[in-house]
Amino acid sequence: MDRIRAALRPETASIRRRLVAALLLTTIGSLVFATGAFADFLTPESGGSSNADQIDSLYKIILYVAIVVFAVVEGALFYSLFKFRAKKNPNAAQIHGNTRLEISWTIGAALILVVLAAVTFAKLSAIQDPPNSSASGLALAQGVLTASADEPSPPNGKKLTICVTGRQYIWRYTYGDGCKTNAFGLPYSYEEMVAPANTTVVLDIQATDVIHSWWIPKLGGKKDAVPGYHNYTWFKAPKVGEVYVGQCAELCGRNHADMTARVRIVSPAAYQAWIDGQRRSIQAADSQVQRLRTQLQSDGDL
Ligand SMILES: [Cu+2]
Repeated sequence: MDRIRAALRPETASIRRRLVAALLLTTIGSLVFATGAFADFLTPESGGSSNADQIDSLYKIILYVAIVVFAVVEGALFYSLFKFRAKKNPNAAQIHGNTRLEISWTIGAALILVVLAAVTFAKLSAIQDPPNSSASGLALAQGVLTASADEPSPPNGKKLTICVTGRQYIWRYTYGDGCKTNAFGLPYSYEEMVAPANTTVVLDIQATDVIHSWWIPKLGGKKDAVPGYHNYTWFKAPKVGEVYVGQCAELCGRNHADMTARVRIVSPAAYQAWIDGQRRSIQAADSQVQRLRTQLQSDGDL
């Protein structure tokens, strides 16, 4: 019996090794080939709004500089490893610093940082500050003045405000000025936001229960939705008919993965028609509930 067991042992070990390797490969494969992992290969997604484009180009500038620095440093390292290898140079040369070289690479590194900081600050305003809506955008009245100092506003003050509220496990959108303080009576939708093209849309992001995170990568940066706080972002999408997708980017509970979001860009006229229809159907549903309530009360059931 012992002999049989001993004979089987190497085989069991090899099966175990293969199983571990298969498990490892499957894990790596599912991480790498997940839909979002290489959404735009190595760089951020862009193309839906100018702030996303600016984030993408800033990322690429820094990435290319980093690639050059990496290539130079690793190149020098491998060159030295080969050129001064122990087999050819059994007695290493005794060098006590090279002042000129040390000063130059310190200045070089500092210069790279200064250039990157300057480029970042030059691009920052285009990422943070929304532009005016285009002439072909939705006709907007002057925005309502708010006391918030960090709420982005275009130079002419005309913007469409949409409140984005995260809750376990769905996004709610309330359309129009006033959604920040009193959403009652305003049109709303869930999961899919409808927005007019070429119009500056400012999102007021909130949460009712736990921390969520709003992120539609093609429409700009990610913003946390924190209960009790208002965070802001904006987009101005030029392409009618596009649908941009994203999902909650903060682990918010067991159904976090189902908390998806879509933004559908329509023409300003189609937006106006949609918002009117939405308002009408919400009012119809409200009055239906009101009728039911009155009926139940008169029947003595409520
Ligand atoms: Cu969430």
